[in-house]
Amino acid sequence: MIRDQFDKPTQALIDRAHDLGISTGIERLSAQEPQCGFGQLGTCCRMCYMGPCRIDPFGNGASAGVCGATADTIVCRNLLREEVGGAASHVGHARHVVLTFKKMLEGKAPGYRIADREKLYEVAAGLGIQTDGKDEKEVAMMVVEKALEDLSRQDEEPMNWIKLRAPRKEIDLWSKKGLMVSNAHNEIEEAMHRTSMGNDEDPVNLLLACLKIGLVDGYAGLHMATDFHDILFGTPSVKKIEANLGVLDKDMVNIAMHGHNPVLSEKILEWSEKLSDEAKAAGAEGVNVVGVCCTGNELTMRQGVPMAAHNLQSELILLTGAVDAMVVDMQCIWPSITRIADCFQTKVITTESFVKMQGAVHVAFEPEEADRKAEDVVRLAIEAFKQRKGKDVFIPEEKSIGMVGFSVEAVLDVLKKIDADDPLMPVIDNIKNGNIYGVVGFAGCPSIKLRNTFMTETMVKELLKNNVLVVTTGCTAHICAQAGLLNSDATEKYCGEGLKTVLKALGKAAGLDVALPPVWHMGSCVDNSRIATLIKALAERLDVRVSQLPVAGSAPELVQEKAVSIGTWLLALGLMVHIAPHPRILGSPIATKVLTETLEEITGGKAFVELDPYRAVEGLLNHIKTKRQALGI
Ligand code: NFS
Ligand code: SF4
Repeated sequence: MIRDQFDKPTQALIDRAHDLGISTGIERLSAQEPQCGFGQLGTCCRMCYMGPCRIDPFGNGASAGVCGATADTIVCRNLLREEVGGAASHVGHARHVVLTFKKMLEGKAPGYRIADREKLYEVAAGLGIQTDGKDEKEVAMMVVEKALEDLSRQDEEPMNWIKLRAPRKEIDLWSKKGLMVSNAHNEIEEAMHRTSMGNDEDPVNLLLACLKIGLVDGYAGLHMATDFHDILFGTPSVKKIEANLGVLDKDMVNIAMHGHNPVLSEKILEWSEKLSDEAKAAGAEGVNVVGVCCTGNELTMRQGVPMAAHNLQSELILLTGAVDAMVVDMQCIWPSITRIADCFQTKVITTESFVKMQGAVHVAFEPEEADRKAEDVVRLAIEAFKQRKGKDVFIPEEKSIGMVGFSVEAVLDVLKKIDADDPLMPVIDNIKNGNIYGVVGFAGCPSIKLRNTFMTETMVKELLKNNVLVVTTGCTAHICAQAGLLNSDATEKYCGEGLKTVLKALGKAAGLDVALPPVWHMGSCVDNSRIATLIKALAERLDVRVSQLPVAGSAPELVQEKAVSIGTWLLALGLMVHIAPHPRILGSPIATKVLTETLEEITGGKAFVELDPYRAVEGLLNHIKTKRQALGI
């Protein structure tokens, strides 16, 4: 049993699981160890039934699969398939939101409405839609058609969402290098096709295909999802929230929303308020909706819902015994949760036909019947509370406060108060004078393999000390919130003098009595699009390539395929991307060299693998320094 290695509330729940004889990921990881070296290096192939084949990259075993595939080919094919898994998830998510929006416009999903008209018109204008003489609905329907074109066209025209959201110089570069993509579904199909047995053998050609899938992920996945989320549910603004497991309340009906899609969670939140009297009649003080993983980020930045748990805590939160219902939609949902829920009075409720779980209650959630289904779900939670009432629970008391909701629009609103005509100028001036040494975006998951090293927190604090502004999304945002890095005290406590001065001035401009936090919560994983929008704005304002900016990305605790496809998109954009633990490429000398070195000559981006947090920060700072010197600042 691993003890006393995690933060206090996480460790307390791991200990409780141990005492109750309930298995958690920590134990299951030990049972898997040592994990397969071939798998970790990426040199295991199962693409056909002459295999499975595995190549020993150290030359002590087979040097090719039965069909003759080399380690380079096998690694690159596997990598591309990982990326397809990630991109398919993001594109599927975006498509779901677009279709919900379409149903709403057609009058078939009356539970939804256009919440941000301004964003709708901004997107329409960016897509070149002529809005004169058209009403809001017509404009919205044309935006939907443009989105669906990116999932259906066969004419090789560049994707509408790339033209809408990608930086101009990068669009030119991708076109010249043959990386431009047209239809997300075609690209995903082609990537699966080319990686099946007996097709693409050329590792470099496969790696170029990885970059294309990165673009599919970034534009037909992330950007498209963010744009439609904002139009449907509102563009986030800065607000104060609470985070950590202590946001559960034993006297309330606790509903943990887990997954990714605000189409479901927004409705559950609405009905939790509407049915508050029923909860009271059942003996509760009300309904307490809390957020887990990315749906938690979606709810917190728009509605101020508390952020209860990141992905590693998604099964642990159930060990409190205080969750009445865990409602899930799609992605990052551990199969273990129903088995843990079973030990308590917790109901796990699945809502998507393609995401079902043994032992869960399934409520098929269709946008057409969103209100009725959300009502059913909240009632199930109230029923579960009745069973739990009066029983012992164990809620770790830790909670922290933070500020969330730093959409680009919210950031620009603050900056406009300093320079209304040229809002980016104050940021650029402060980058030039070194008060902001650089910017690093932290994204991705909590890794059970690295969480006990406090990888993310350590890296963030080291960067802040060196005047690097940190922006964050996804579960990394949960980690930062729990570590108290999203509040003004953290500015005082962790930032170098230059960054502190800037954040104090921005806090004042925002009309707050205090400094802005040093880590800006920009949303869920799909909202890495917001980080890219900020970068695009800076690059275009300075008329430089993205790769020239003193900025970088980090996925310090990589877990999901989605993080791999997002990372590849950032490589295509020209960023250095720090990754830990090792991506599964090291079994291929070609993949390792291309991704960590050669790629820099093509897009300007490169992967940087480092598991030690201090050395990782050193690498990021060196990169920023090189970029600053090249810009002459
Ligand atoms: Ni991103 Fe969000 Fe969390 Fe990782 Fe999963 S919830 S989409 S993949 S685990 S950050
Ligand atoms: Fe083995 Fe080749 Fe089949 Fe892969 S495709 S399992 S390397 S024979």
